[in-house]
Amino acid sequence: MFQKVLIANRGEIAVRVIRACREMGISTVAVFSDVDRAALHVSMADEAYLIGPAPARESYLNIQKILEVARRSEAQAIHPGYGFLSENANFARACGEAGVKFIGPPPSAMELMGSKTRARQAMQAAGVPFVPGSSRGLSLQEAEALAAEIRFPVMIKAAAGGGGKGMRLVRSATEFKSSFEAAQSEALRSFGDAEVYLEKYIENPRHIEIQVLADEHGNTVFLGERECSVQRRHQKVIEEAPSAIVDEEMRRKMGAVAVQAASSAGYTNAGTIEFLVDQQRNFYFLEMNTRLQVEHPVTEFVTGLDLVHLQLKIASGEKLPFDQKDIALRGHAIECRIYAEDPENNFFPSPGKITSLIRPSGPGIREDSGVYEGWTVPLDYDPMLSKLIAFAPDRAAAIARMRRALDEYFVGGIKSNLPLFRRILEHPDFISAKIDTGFLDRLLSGESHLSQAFSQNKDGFSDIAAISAALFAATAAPISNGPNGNSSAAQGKTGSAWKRAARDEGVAGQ
Ligand code: MV4
Repeated sequence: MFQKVLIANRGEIAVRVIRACREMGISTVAVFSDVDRAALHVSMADEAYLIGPAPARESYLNIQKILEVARRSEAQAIHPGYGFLSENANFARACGEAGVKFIGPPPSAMELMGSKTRARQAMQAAGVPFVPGSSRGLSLQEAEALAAEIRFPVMIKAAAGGGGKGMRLVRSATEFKSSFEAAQSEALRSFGDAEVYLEKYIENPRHIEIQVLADEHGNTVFLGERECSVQRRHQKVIEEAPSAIVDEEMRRKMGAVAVQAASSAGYTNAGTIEFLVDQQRNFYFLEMNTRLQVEHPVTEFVTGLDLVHLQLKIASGEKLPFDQKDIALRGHAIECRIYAEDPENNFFPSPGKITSLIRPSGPGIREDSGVYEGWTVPLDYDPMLSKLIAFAPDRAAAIARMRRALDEYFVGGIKSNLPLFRRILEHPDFISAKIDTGFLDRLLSGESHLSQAFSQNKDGFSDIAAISAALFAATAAPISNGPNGNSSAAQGKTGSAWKRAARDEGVAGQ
C-alpha cells in the first residue's frame, strides 16, 4: 500500500479522501490556491503546498505544479477527486510518466469514454443497449437523412461533450439546420471540436447509473444503481439508492451490461455507467464517468463498502477483496447537495462568510462537508458546501430522516438551497417516487401537482388564507420556540420551527 498520497482537489472531496487515507495509515499531501489557505482540507492533511492563484487553471488544473509537489513531497500516488483533473487523460498519462500512480482508470479508457462517439462504437461492439442514432460525427446532410429515418424528436450532441453542453433537442425538420449549426458552433467553442452526432430523443427519461469497481487483475463488479433524476440544468440535486423503479431482475440486467461495458473498455478502479431509462423501463447506455462521483456515499450506505478505501487498494495493485455474490444491498440512502446559492434568486451563487453553522447528526445521518463556521466560501469554485446523506431501512424512513436532518441544519451569513430540499421532500411526486429528469423543472416552474391543485381554486381565497397562516406562523414561532426561549417543551415538540421562521424572514440571512 502507498505510504503517501497527494490529493489534487479541494473542498469536501479532498476531506473525504484524506479521511480514508488516515484510516488506512497513509500520509496525505494537500494542495491549495491563494484563496484556500484556510480551507478545511489544508488543515486536515499532513502536509500542504500552495500551488498558485485562485483561478483553477493556475492552480487546481495546473498539471506541472501538481506534479512538482508530488515530486517534492515524495507522494507515490495522486487522488484526483471529481471535477478538475479527474477525467483528464493527459494528466493521468503525465502522472504515469512522472512515476506517480494515478488513482483511477488507465488513460486509454479515459480517452475512449471522453469521446461520446467512440464510446458508443465500443458499447455497440460490446452488445450494450444504446439509443438509436449515429456513432460517428455527421455532416448536416447525413444528419438530416438520419433524423428522417429515426423520426423526430431527435437530439444533436457534441462528441466531445457530456453533461449537457453542445446539446440540442429538435422536434421537427424545419428547425433542424439552425439547431445543427448552433450545436456545432457551441461544440467548437466549448471543446475545440465541432463533431456532433444524433440520437433519438427519449421523452422524460430517468437518469439511473450503475457503480462499478474493477481491479487490475481482470475482476469487475457492480454495486447497484443510483437514481439521479432530480436535477436542474444538468446538475444533480438529489441522488438515492436504490431506485424505486429498479427491481431485482432489472438490476441484474443493468449490472451485467455495466460490467460488460467496463471490462470491454479495459477499465480499472471506480467508475459509473450512466443510463437513460424510458417510461417502459427500457435502459440505454448514455455515457461513462471515469471518476469517483459526488454521490458515491449513497452507494457506500447501501453496500456497507468504502469506495475510497477500495480505490486505494485497487490502485496499489490489490485484488478486489470480494466478488459479485458477496455484494448485498440493504436499506435506502438519499443525498442532498447543499449549495451556497439562492433558490429565491434563480439559484445565483451566494459565496461569503459562514457566520454560523449548526450541522445535523444523529442516527443514519452523514454529512460530508468542506466548510466550517467562520470560513469564507470563495467565489472562484463550485459553491457546494456539503452533502447531507440519510440512511434508513426503507425509502419512507430515509425521507423522514432527511427531513429531520434538514430541520436541524442551519447555515448563517450566506444563502443556501436548504429551503429547496424541504419543498422537494414534501412533494407528493417525490414521496411516491414519480421522478424523471423533468421533475425539478416542473416543481420550480409551478406546473407541479401541488401548485396545480392550488391554481384550480379560482377564487384565490384559500391561497390568501394559506399565505396569512404561513406569515402568522413565521412571526409567531420564534418568540416561544427560539433557541433562548423559555419553553423547552415547546421547542422539543416543534423541532426547529425557530429556524424555519428565521429563515423565512431572512433574520439570519439564510
Ligand atoms: C438525452 C436525453 C434524451 N434523449 N439523450 C443530458 C445530459 C447529457 N449527459 C445527456 N442528456 C440527455 N440526453 C437522448 N437521446 C435527455 C437528456 C437529459 C438528461 C439526462 C440525464 C439527466 C438529466 C437530463 C436532463 C435533461 C436532458
